[in-house]
Amino acid sequence: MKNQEIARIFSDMADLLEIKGENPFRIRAYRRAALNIENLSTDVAAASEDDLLKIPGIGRDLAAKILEFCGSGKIQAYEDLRKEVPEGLSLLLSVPGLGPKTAKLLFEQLHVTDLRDLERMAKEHKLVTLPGIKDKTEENIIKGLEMLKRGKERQPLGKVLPVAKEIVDQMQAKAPVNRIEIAGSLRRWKETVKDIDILATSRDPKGVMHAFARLPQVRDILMQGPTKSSVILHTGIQVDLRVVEEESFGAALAYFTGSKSHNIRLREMAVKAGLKINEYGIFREKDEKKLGGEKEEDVYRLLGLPFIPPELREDTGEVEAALSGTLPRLIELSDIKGDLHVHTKRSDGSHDLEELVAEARKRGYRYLAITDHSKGLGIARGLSEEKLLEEKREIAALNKKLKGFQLLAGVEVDIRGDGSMDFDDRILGEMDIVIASIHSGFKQSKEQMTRRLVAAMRNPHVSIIAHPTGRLIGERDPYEVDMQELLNVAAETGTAIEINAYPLRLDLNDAHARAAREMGVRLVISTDTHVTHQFEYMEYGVAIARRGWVEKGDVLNTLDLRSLRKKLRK
Ligand code: DGT
Ligand code: CA
Ligand code: ZN
Repeated sequence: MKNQEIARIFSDMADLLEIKGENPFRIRAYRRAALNIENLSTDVAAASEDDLLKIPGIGRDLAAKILEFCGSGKIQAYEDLRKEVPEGLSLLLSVPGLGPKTAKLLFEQLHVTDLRDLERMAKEHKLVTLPGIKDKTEENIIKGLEMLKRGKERQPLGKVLPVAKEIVDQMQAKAPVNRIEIAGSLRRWKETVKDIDILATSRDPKGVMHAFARLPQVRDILMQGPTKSSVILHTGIQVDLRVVEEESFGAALAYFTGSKSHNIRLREMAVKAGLKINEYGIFREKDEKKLGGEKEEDVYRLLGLPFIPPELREDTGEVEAALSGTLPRLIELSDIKGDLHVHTKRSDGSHDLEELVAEARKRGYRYLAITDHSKGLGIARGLSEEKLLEEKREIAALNKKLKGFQLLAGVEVDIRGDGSMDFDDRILGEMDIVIASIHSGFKQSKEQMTRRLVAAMRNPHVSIIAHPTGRLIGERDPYEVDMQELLNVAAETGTAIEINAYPLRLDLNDAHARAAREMGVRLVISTDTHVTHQFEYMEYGVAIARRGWVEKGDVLNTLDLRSLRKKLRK
């Protein structure tokens, strides 16, 4: 979907207009449009002008810009605006958390045009000399700069994978490719990636290279050769495309899927067995005879190993496990029987119960837990006790009408700063499912944060801890928490820990999911859906679970409803 890209451009345009001192109404119109597009459940690329005009905050002018972007991959007015604002100033705006007002101040008063200058001046406390800049602003700028540095090197999986899939789709439609597959860290579902690696086969490699370089997403061509090209997209990410021989496709896919350390282990094994593996195939050392390479399985088979799924190829024990026949049977998307973390429009979601049920059933789910926010969360329109009980009654009434599908009446109760729950036990005891999570006080010490989470897990009504570290990849670091202690108490109390599948969260992460599983902690995989298309994020949660060696039996929402209900009670 192009929604996220368009939302980002509109929000950038608002910043640029603000710097230029334009009409505040116009600025607010861009901000509002950005927000509405970001939260939209349908793909704007598939929308007609009439559809677009129905989106709140989108008039003729903005609709035309959206259509322009969908057609040409850019918006001329945005390109022009960027040219009008000095480059140094745009650069300042690229720092997360640094808004247009501060950027303008720094640029005009301190003549900061370089991020290294900015970092030095922030660290030397030079910025606080300006009106309106506080110690806190300086701290946030330093944090933003660090995040930017990390973000330049690697981008979140959830932002890159849709882009990569779209490129593959377009190549299939426009280029003479036969096979085409995403490789590299994306195929391993690593939570952040450096670039997009794509492999293809074709009778006409030059034609493929030609079509690739002309894709509308491409900003710069770094290199265009007869069988390999590298480009940079408008979003700043690099894509490498290689065309290989049909008979080597499997070997090349294994090689370029990596990881590098996994490949090194395979090559060492090959040498010991008198074999040679490279991106062209598997060969017998003594006479160079080719033994395989068309299929990826060939590589593993000829080494005497079972197939190792890409998510495990990190050299963290998978080769040993393959050798001893103890590879896990990884959970699959089709094992998931329902989603246990979903919001309705009663709190900060966009849909009513019927719409959510229809969407969940489309996915083949058997149940869905409705878990709106609790009263303390004002910004997320948290529910009062009365509203929550009203929702529960509505759910009970709807359940009577449903066949082969049930809603669970739940709540996502906020864990307050002092570790108490935002609803008292009497209310929590009324619910089918209680998930508890932290939404404030992220800056507390590790001891305090851990104490809050432990207190929640010791509450007999709390079945699940949601997004246990609060991170947003590339935007907000995890709060400090003693993970070992958290998992110990989870195992002891039978509290399940969520793998939140929202692509910027992926929380628990893969390593923690693996630790949890090894300690016998119950897991759930949930999407935290606010808009129905977000049900799709389940795929990301399952991928993170797979990277954590998680099996079907480790995850509660693979159970049928009756067994699930039993396990949710502590
Ligand atoms: P990334 O891009 O940092 O997110 O991670 P990868 O794993 O996609 O790394 P990348 O793009 O540098 O290379 C893609 C795959 O190609 C990598 O997983 C393994 C293979 N590869 C690249 N360079 C080498 C190398 O020098 N030696 C070996 N054995 N394999 C390599
Ligand atoms: Ca890569
Ligand atoms: Zn939530």
